[in-house]
Amino acid sequence: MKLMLLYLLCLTSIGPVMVSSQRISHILILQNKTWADAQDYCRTLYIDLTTAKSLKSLLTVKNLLALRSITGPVWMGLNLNLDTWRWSFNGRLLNDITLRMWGAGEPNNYMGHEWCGAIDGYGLWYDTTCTSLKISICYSASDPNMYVGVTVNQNWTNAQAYCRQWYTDLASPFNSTENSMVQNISLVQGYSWFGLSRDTWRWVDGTKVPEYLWQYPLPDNAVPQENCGTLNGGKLDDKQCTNKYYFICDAFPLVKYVVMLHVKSDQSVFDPAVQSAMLLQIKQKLDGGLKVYWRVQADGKIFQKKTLSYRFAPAYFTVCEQYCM
Ligand SMILES: [Ca+2]
Ligand SMILES: [Ca+2]
Repeated sequence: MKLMLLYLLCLTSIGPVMVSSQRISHILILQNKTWADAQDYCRTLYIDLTTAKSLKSLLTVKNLLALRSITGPVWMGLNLNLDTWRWSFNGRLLNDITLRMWGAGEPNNYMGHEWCGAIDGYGLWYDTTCTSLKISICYSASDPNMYVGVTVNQNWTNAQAYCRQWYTDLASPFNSTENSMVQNISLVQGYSWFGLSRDTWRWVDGTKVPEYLWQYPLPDNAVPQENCGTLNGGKLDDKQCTNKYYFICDAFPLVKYVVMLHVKSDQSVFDPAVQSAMLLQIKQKLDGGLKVYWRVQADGKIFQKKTLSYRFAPAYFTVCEQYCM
């Protein structure tokens, strides 16, 4: 048995039993849960709610649902964090200051694409679509009046670039006095871009969800507070996080290895008690999450004696990872 163990050590140090695949498999869970509960479930038993960062990955998940004839919404691993409003100047989080001047019902993410901020003549703030064209208000650190109106219609990103190129940044009032000074500009020139913006959709691993994965007009925030993502009828669709749907987890895939084991032993490897003892030693040498068992040959035996050696026989055992299904 000592010699057998020596061979086993060699196998575990160089052998395929310890190789793991980087591919991720998707597991459909047929339980209705809220998005947060679904994520807890996936994180407890697998990796996390599923991500599909490319059209190819998304197709794989679509096919998984098609196989089960599921057409309704199923939770995916993407959501919208509304708590990420920040100022363009210094990147300061809105949560770090007390000033709030949102207009009535704002921010409302109307139609699902509002993650840039504008200010009206009353000094009230609105979330609105970043690609719309508006005039803007810049902050100028060198100007005694601090704020400068720009009457060029442009989207929020270009307005930010313009302010950073010619002044300091988009207007980013941190208190009510500064907000009133910005209002003085918007009172004259009208509804204008200023320095607020927030995060867009992200996968649960923190990476951004690219626009091309959505099919217009989705996400649509059709019912207010649709801040969690599903796959619904083959399309990514935003839904209220408290809804209960089936969900998909990402998991490490089933990996099964067959290893041929050459044994020299001073005991009979055909003795079931010896075989059990050997298997126990193999398991003890491998990670606890692995299932290990002998593979029985077509003739009903586990070991075959080699013709040239009385004590040298090939044997087989099979190893699979924790999530064998
Ligand atoms: Ca709005
Ligand atoms: Ca929706």
